[in-house]
Amino acid sequence: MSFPIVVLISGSGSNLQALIDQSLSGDLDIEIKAVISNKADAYGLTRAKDAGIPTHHLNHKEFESREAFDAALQTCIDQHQPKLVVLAGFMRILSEGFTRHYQGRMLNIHPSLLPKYKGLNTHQRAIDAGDEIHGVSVHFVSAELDAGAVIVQAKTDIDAEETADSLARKVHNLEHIIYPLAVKWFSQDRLKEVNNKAILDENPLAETGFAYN
Ligand code: NHR
Ligand code: GAR
Repeated sequence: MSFPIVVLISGSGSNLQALIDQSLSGDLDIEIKAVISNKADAYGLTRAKDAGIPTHHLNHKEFESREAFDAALQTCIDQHQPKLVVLAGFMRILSEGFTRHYQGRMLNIHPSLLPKYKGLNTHQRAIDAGDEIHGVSVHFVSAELDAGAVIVQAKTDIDAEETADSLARKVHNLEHIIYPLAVKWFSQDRLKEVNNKAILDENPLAETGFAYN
């Protein structure tokens, strides 16, 4: 029985595509029950439809508050009874009640070496700070933005001529490796969150998670 997940997106969905590809190739024993976007024109919805995955669009602008949007989102997700919720470029901050409901069973991929550069515009901020190394983190989602337990990180060099776009491309290639890896660990029951710490194979991970490279 493959492992049921729901993926939330707002954009291109290349991380979604990596999960689809690995599940089709048999590397990842998951079933993507649904893909939900808050943006009607997210290309990830096309990717999902092409793969025969049910899609939903929930427009956050049609709700009077964040809580009302989150309540509708929760209902939409839970009708698919996923064991894991995967944020893959989902761009709406989630309310505390929502994150509590999915505590320990919701992951996010964030394009920085957390705890550095929480929030938006991470590639430009790393370049502007003169950093030589940048990267990406997969973490459990908690109420505090980008502050949940880190599971795995991958690093890349910031070269002399680097732009935010060129850096984003390098980071994306790493994302498509480490996100399916973290989902695989979770689906195999090897990964848990206990007291806001990530545990892999019964061993607590470092604050910065498992170092992929
Ligand atoms: N929600 C909670 N409670 N905790 C986290 O760790 C979350 C979260 C929601 C999304 C992804 C995140 C990221 O990886 C994520 C993690 C959106 C914003 C943001 O400022 C910040 C971080 C993340 C996602 N969003 C604006 C908002 O008002 C809207 C921006 C837009 O629509 O372009 O929600 O970086
Ligand atoms: C990814 O780079 C992901 O790390 C980032 O958005 C991109 C989504 O790409 N996430 C955030 O910035 C969350 N705030 P994708 O739609 O092609 O998977």
